[in-house]
Amino acid sequence: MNARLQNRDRAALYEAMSPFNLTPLWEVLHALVPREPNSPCVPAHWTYDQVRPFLMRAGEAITAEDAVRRVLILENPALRGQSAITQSLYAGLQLILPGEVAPSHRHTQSALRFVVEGSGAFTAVNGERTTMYPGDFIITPSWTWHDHGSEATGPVVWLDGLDIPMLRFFDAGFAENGTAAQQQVTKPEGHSFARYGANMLPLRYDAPNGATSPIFSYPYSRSREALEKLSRDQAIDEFDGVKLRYVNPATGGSPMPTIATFLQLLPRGFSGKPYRQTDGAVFSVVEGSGVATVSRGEQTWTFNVSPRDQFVVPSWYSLSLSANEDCVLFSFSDRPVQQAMGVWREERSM
Ligand code: 1HN
Repeated sequence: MNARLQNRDRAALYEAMSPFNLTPLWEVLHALVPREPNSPCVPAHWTYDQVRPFLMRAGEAITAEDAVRRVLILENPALRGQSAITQSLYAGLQLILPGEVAPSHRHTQSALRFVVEGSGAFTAVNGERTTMYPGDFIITPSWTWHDHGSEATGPVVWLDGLDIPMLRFFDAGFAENGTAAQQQVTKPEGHSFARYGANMLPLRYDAPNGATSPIFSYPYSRSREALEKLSRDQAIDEFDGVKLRYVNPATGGSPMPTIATFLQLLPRGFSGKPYRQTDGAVFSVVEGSGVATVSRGEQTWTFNVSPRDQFVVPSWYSLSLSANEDCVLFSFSDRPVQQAMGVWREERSM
């Protein structure tokens, strides 16, 4: 049979089977099982100078109470309309103004907060409030009641990271509103940190948040101090500078089952080598300025980053980081899920 006839026969076959919801694998196999990751996401950078005026305008346009959560979503430019910064993760910048309340609710999506600007807002989880300070990493475990408030004198802004696209993928999302705007405070501030955060655990550990860390807040001061000391005491990693991962102290695993979080220090003058990993990552710049160079094939993105900027590096795009002055970066990704599946990879050899 000649090729044209063969193609015509095949096209007729596909058309005949289509009404029965059948389609031939051999036409899509290469796309289903790519030789290597081929993310539809693109690298992107949100400078705080660009974003802040829109946040403040949002502050005039709607109250936290009316909005429920007053957030500007950081959408991947290649995934507009999907409320996603990568295929698996959601990110947004949330604003709360003095005296406001973001009402109590709970959902199966896990959330992290990374404080970007301002002090004196608080979040309440499981009857315990945590006051927010810049650089603090705070967790809202899956299915826990949470509300936010502010006793600050100015605006407070934090980065929200949630596993929303993952739960959407699994069709496993549940949500419920609280009966009161703010939950009852039943524990003094710092209770969980004393109970679980002093490199010690209660004798009969109760895993109050299931697979999620029992610590709600990982204060910046402590993490920063550790990085500072390590940057003086140990060899600087050629790719990462000094990078630590946050842990669930009861398991040694990631603080949330779906999201890993990291803090790293790039010492002044650091010029990192390029590496790539299968977990796309969202970065928040805490201190200092630097350059993030992201590339894939022939294409390169150069982000000159400053404090309070956010940027995203998709899966398997290579990243190299350099710093003009001591630079601190927070980041998060879906690595624990990939590791549970045994598929996480990295390449640090270039
Ligand atoms: C949410 O509950 C918060 O509690 C922030 O602050 C962002 C995005 C989608 C769905 C729920 C919060 C959210 C969210």
